[in-house]
Amino acid sequence: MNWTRRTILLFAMLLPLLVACGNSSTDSPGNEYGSAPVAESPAAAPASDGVDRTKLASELYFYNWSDYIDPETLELFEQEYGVRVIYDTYDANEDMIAKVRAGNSGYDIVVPSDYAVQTMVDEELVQPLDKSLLTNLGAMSQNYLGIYFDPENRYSVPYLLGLTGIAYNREFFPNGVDSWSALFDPANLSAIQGKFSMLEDERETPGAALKFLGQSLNTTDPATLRQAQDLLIAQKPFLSAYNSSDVNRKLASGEYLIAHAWSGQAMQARNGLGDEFSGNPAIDFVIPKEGGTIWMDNLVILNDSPNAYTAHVFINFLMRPEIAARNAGYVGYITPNAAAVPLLPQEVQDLYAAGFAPNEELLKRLEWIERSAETVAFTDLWTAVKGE
Ligand code: N2P
Repeated sequence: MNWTRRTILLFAMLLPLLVACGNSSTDSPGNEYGSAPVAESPAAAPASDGVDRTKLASELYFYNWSDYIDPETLELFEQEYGVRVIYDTYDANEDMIAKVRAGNSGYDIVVPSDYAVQTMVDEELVQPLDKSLLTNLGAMSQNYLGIYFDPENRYSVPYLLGLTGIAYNREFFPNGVDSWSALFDPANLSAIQGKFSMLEDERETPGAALKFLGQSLNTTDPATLRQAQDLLIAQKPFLSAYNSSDVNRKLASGEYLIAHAWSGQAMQARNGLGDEFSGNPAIDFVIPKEGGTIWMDNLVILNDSPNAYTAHVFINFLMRPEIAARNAGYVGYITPNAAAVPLLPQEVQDLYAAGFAPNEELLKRLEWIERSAETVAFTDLWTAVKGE
């Protein structure tokens, strides 16, 4: 299936989400995509692109989330600059940080989510960016720059964003799913025993339990956290696994009927992913009525990056609008690159304007994960749940 067709399908599956959020009207509050600046020319980089090729390393080490890049992006970078990108993957912020924290990981670029940027800045694991090398920064949406975790984008630039909710198989749930009770109410669990997963994530999974309880996913109130912990422990015997790595594939194959998932995983499950696996059109995705997570993952350069100049060149390449558009279309997440949006197919742009890109209404039901001195409580909670 070609890129355009697949992209349309990827985004079309988000329609049920819009309906579930009562947000299907076309005159819903606008978002930045409604008034996106005119795209820069999608032509290839000009001959004099300001990159000093004599300073480029022959290899760049990129540590990113799994199923989170169009492999062609890396090939195009290599063709243009002669730099080979060595690519490794992870599935949780905490795993990535643990590896980097040990020092000399060898990686140049990693991709922490919002709250994890805070952690990495506080621990001095990342270096300030040289903005003079990031000439494509102006292509990014103002709505996704200067967010709380890095108010001046001193250390990070946005890569992709998405939502966390529930992916499910419509053949098994013909009436749809609209509540976290599908995954937490004991009355619902025996029918899906061994056929569902929760994300393997110390913030997302307690966060889902907290949403079911009607709470903020950032609460650290001990009694409330205890309730969330009890819910997760009660759920555990019914669970197939905590899974952030191949929930997309297991939904697609029918092994899972329902799962706690990131929006792009759900879209990949529905539409397949490049040559990796084929999709199952019965998969839908919903932000439950109790709410879900909005998050954004960001490109940062490690303090001990061996190839920091080349890392800047690669980050600037990823922010080039046509590259960002191609990549977002492939992985099924949302691009924070405003100039990339007009390069997406019209159908996708319409869906963005209609509310797929978080607008004011949807944002009321979504929460960012934040980090504070108290949120270490989630590590304890998660350890207790996993150890059960
Ligand atoms: C893709 C990971 C999405 C990143 N496998 C969630 N922050």
